[in-house]
Amino acid sequence: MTEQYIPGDLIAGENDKLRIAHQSDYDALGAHLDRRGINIDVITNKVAGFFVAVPSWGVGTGGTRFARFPGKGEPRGIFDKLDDCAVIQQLTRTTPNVSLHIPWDKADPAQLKAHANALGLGFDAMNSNTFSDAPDQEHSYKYGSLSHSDQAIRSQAIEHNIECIEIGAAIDSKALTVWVGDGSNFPGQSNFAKSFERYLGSMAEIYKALPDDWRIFSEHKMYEPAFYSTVVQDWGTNYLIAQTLGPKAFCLVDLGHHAPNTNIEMIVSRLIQFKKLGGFHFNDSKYGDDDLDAGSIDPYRLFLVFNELVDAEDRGVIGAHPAHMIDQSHNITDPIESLISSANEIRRAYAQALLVDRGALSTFQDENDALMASEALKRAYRTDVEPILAEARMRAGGAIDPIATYRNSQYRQKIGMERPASTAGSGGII
Ligand SMILES: [Mn+2]
Repeated sequence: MTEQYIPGDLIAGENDKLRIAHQSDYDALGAHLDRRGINIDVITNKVAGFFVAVPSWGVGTGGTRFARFPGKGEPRGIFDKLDDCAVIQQLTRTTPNVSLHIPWDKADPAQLKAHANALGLGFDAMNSNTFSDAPDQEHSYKYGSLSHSDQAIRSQAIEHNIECIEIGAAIDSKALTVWVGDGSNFPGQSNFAKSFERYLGSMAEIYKALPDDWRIFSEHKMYEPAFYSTVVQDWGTNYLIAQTLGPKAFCLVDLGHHAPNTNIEMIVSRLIQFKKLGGFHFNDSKYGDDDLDAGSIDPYRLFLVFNELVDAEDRGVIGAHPAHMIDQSHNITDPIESLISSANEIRRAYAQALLVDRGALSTFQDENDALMASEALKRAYRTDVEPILAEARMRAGGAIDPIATYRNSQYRQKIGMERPASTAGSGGII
């Protein structure tokens, strides 16, 4: 029996209050889509089968370089984090898997698995950390890790990643995500070619330790913490890594890790075309790696990314299923509410992308009808798919209005009394 932190009868009661209005909205949207030749239930079923993982670190309050303002009832460790993740899954039915971060979430794998199983959760990709120093580690990563000039430091970083694979294998994870902060702050500080050669050598060692059914994802990031150059700075370098390592290596696209105005959906298309798209870290940004909530700044861009994914799915060229994960820093909101909202926004973009009339779009493209091609996308994007999202949640046992239900459950107030106030903690956003 799955443990439930939000009482089932509370969800049912909240849904009952909204059921008649929701049904009316769902029927109206169904009639509208029917006129467009779309069966609403086909879309609802696809949306219900779309999931995105939540990162364990996402349920803690994030921070900036300036300050962190802890919230009430912050998780004390991985087991509390799993409890919070279970609440998000219970209400949204969109986030059945949690992505762990080592060493932050290090615990006995058997206990991790048992706790997650009891909550009805599984584990997504493992995340290694060689961008900060753990209290007991021998060598510092101040000047880099997998690309460091010192073999001893590279070996320590390789060993850490192999340990992440071993922990992951014990909890049924199937992928390792590697993001390094390696780079330089001054021109001349490091040799670009030598650093990248060392990085590739280290990654090849990690690759050798991958079980047969695992994938390894490398994540590029333009800048920060290194501000002059970064070893894995863009999707081109990322593609070279995946290509050099072998068939189990793929590129991970974190939406915030690009220069402002970068055409990310086109990067997604390129990686799909050359069979190297591993997955996503979803978030939104205005100026840089802001780690804002998915869909909060530029929901159209999120839609355009999903438009590429659905297009590739339709053409049967998507290859291995991309790993979807949220990667955000919640500085001023209740992290559970932000993750609920983001999971919904990601599903919304997917649902809207499913509504694109691809036959018409293809014709407009062939006829060079730029205006109508754009309109074909806009028409799908303008459709209010909220009734589809609510229906998918409700059918799976979730809430029609998950944030209102969460607030009415008083979960935050309850854990605020059980968990001692937190005063510090790492930002821990990658
Ligand atoms: Mn990321």
